[in-house]
Formats: sequence, structure tokens, C-alpha cells
Amino acid sequence: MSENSFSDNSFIDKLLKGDKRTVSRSISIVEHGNSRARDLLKSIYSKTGSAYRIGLTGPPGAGKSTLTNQLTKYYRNLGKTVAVIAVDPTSPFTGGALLGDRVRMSEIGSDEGVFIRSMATRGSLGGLSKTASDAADVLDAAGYDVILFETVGVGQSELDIARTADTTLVVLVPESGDSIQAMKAGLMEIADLFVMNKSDRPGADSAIIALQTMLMMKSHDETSWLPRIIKSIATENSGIEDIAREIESHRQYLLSNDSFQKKRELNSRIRIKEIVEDQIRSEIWTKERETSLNNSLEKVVLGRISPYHLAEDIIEEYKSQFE
Ligand SMILES: Nc1nc2c(ncn2[C@@H]2O[C@H](COP(=O)(O)OP(=O)(O)OP(=O)(O)O)[C@@H](O)[C@H]2O)c(=O)[nH]1
Ligand SMILES: [Mg+2]
Repeated sequence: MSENSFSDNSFIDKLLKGDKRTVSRSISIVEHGNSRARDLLKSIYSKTGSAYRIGLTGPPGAGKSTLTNQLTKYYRNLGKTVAVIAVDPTSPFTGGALLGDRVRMSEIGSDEGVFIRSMATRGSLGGLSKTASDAADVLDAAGYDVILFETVGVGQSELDIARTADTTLVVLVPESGDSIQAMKAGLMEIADLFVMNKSDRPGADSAIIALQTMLMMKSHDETSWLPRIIKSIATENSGIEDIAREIESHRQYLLSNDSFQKKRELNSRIRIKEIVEDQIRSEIWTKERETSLNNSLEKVVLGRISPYHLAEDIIEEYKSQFE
């Protein structure tokens, strides 16, 4: 296979057959976000669209991995194949910070119908949502029925995951009761369903009531989807069926009123803009332009040239190559 093309179809064939090594290599390729990644994603796109994409987000330690593990077993019992992507928005190293997850997930990791991968996105080209969507396309094309994304809800990451997912689960614990009030509007907006995990701990019911009160204040009409709150004890495999049933209700809701199409259109729109912007950004910032920019900074700081003038010069010079 040549370095930059997939004209030799055996790689793609193996990927489409779900060969795990090839799936894994393909994800590494898309993580780089370079032209090779783009070639790969172009070749497989027509084979995507059948996997259901579920995102799990929430505060650190809420039980996202434990739930992911249980949901994976649940779907496997139904005969579905499952891919899990643990996205770590903070670590520049793949794997390291998620070692704990790996240990816990080793139980499902040996199952032939399960694929587990952790992805670090800091430092990779493009945002988390782009990388996650690209990885999901690879897994979708490889034939996985269900794709579960786990990411800790810090800052932007949960919004990115919600964009990539068809159904988004926000996982909370009774202890977050007090902080629910302070919870960023972000988590409230993205949840298609809430999971009150660690319901074996005191305060679960009052946390649910507090959350319910906040949810009722959100504006909605008879056609909007109202996120429900499901109790679970992930470590005891309790509540998992309820969660899966609610995910299915949400899927049916999306399908019944063309929201599914709309949601995927909206996500595609954002994704395409990201692809365009990433590519233009990398075209503009060649080594030469970076160097020339660095050489002009002193003049800017000393007040001899304004940042706007310099920016205009750079843009003019960039455009001139197309004339
Ligand atoms: N008591 C109790 N403990 C739980 C429950 N679910 C998970 N845990 C424990 O909580 C801890 C954190 O669980 P994880 O599944 O790693 O949580 P996480 O949200 O994936 O954590 P990060 O990925 O680090 O943000 C582990 O020790 C679990 O065994 C539960 O329902 N009840
Ligand atoms: Mg985890």
C-alpha cells in the first residue's frame, strides 16, 4: 500500500470485514487527521450510517466506565457487536490516564464482538468532535452495531461528544446534588437522558427531585423530548435495562419525527465546517509563514505595525498564490 492512498483495496476490505488489527490501525490513522486520514474516511463513508452512537458524559468518577461496561454486556447479550471509545480530553497520551478503565474493562475486552479503544485528543489536529466522529465512522464501517463514547464532562468535551452521539447520557451521582444547581447549562442542554448512578448511596432520591425541578423549568412543548432520570447502581448491574430501554425510546423518538435526520444534518454541517477550517488553517500556517510571523512580532510589540496590518499582509500573500 502506498503511503498516501488506499487505492490498494485490501486494507479497506479488511476494515469493512471488521478485522480488529485493521480497525485499530485505521483509528490511529484518523487520529493524525492528515491527508491519509482524509483518503481513508472518503473511501469508507458510503459504508457508514448503520451504527447507533451513544455518548456517556458526566463528572469524574461518576461511574461512566462501569456503566459502559454493563451496557456493553447488555448489548452483547442481545447479539449486537459493540465498540467503546474512551475519549480523554486532557491527556496527550493515549492510554496512560485510562489504564484504570482498561483494567476494569478487561472483562469485555476479551470478547470477540467488542472493540475498546482509548483516544487522547489534546494535541491532535482538529477538535474532539471531529476526531470522535471520524473514529465512529471507522467503527461504523467496520460493522459495529453500537458505538459507546465515554468522556469526562470537563469544559467543551461534553458538548463535542453530544454532537457526535445520537443519544447522550449524562451520568450523575447523589453527591452532585448540591452542585446540580451550579451545573453548567451545558450538561442540562445536551442530556437525552440522565442516569443517577450510585443510587445505593444516600441522597439519590432528593438529588433526583432537585434535578427534576430544574428540568421542568426548561422550556418545552408537547413535541419536545423530555429527558428522564434513571436510577442505577452500575457496580451491581442494576438499572441497566431501564437505561437501555430509555435509549431505545429516544431512538424511536428521533426516528418518528425526522429529528434523527435533522440531528445528523446539523452534526454534518458542524463537521464539514471543521474539516474546511482545519484544512485551510494548516494550509495558511506553513513553516515559512510561521517564521515570517515570528520575525515580525517585535515590530508589532514596539508599535511599528498593528496586528491588523500584519494579518492583512499575511492574508494578501496567501491569496496571491491563487491569482
Ligand atoms: N457505590 C457505587 N460505586 C460505584 C457505582 N458505579 C461505579 N462505582 C465505583 O465508582 C468508581 C468510579 O467508577 P468509574 O466507572 O471508573 O467512573 P468514571 O466516571 O468512568 O470515572 P472517570 O473516567 O475517571 O471520570 C469505581 O470505584 C466504581 O467501582 C455504583 O453504582 N455504586
Ligand atoms: Mg472512566
